[in-house]
Amino acid sequence: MDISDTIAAIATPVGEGGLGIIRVSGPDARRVASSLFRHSAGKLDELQSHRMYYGTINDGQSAVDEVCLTFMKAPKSYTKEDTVEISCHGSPAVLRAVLKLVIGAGARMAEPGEFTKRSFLNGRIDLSQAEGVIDLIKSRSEGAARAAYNLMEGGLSSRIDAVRQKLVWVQSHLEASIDFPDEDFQTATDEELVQALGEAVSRMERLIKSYDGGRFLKHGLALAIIGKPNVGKSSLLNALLEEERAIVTHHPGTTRDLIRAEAELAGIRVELVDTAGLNPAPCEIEAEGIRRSLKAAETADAVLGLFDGSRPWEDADTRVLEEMGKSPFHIAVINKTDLTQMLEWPSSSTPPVCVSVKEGSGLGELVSLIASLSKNVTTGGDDEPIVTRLRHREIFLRIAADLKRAAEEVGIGRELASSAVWDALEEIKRFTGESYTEEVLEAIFSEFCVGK
Ligand SMILES: Nc1nc2c(ncn2[C@@H]2O[C@H](COP(=O)(O)OP(=O)(O)OP(=O)(O)O)[C@@H](O)[C@H]2O)c(=O)[nH]1
Ligand SMILES: [Mg+2]
Repeated sequence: MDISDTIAAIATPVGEGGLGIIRVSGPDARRVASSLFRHSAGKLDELQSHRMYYGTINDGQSAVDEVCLTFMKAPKSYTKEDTVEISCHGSPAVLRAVLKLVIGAGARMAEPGEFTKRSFLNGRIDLSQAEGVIDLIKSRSEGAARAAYNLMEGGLSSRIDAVRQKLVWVQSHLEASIDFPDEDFQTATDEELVQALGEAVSRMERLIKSYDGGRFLKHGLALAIIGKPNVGKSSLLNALLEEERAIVTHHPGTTRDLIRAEAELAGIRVELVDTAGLNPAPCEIEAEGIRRSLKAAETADAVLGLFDGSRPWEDADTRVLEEMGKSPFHIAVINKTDLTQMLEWPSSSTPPVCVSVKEGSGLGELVSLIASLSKNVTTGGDDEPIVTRLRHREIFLRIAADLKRAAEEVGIGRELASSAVWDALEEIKRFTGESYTEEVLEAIFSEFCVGK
């Protein structure tokens, strides 16, 4: 991978704005910028690091824009390379013109994420921190931004580093007893090694568990609302959204297509999916709607099963209960508690939340329950990192499995245990990016926008 050239890009979003920034990074950054810049104070010997200069960018004949230019000398910059940031007026036309001049002066157009990739390749941040940068840029709720900032700042890296140190200690004792079996070394006992491995496993397991909430935090929680026709699914959707989004009538079978809508419930981004009622004897159109409802329930992160408290229990309710139970995250809700209650809730099932959408009662409790599906996240506050990326979760699962294997094998044969610990240490390198494949880098950095 060539990182010896100089790259440039517009670092601010496309569109009109007060300011727009062009970023230039690489060995030629200072020369490129100096060749286009006219300092307001006249002649300028050489741009000094970490100073801001006021002047114009010129195309050889006239000024293109009035700018502030900052030079950051390597390694004290985002990329650890010589970097220049040119703050222009935020007009797409001006920014394009300035970028064109910068390219003409010898820089090349940066690829998406290339500045951050250089920051990683030049050793300023590890791979997980680069992922934190993407997540921070893309975060869409306060909670998601907090988790991403923690990742970017190395919150997760430092936890993993602590695990690594423990494993290095374990490994040194395992190897000492393998390499010098006959010598009288005081290596750690099996119990001590198993205990250290166990502690590392619990750390990994805590992190793995945090992903349940972490992924909701990052992507939002997709919640499908299912139930018999006419139980109030669309009414509930509207109530949660606080707008009349879906059509509500007293005719069973009103909703046929899926209706998706985003809401922020107790600080969590939730994508609500209203579905067609599960009618046991559907007409052709309803049958297609039901097929989609079931698909939505299957692919959602969580399923809300809605029941009509004013009607006796029917086979169709049993079906709803079953479909709902297929999701590991589900909530049962009885609606219409303002009417005379006829529903007999099956005692073997988890107690439902009772609401009346019509009167608005019980909705607060329901919202907190939905939010608590990602409670690991919402409680926040402490500095325990939350795993939000599948790549990390998968690596941690493999580490936990390696370490469990190692713990079992300590007493059987220290060579076996040592090889399992070695595997775990290799996984840690994949996490930090000390070892990587081009595919992994490509997958990660292609998520970026150009200019970051
Ligand atoms: N009394 C009472 N009626 C309700 C309540 N919630 C909804 N309804 C009424 O129940 C009827 C059906 O409501 P919808 O929201 O359309 O029900 P749905 O489950 O979306 O129905 P389909 O789309 O046909 O599957 C409407 O007449 C609503 O006004 C409630 O809490 N109490
Ligand atoms: Mg409906």
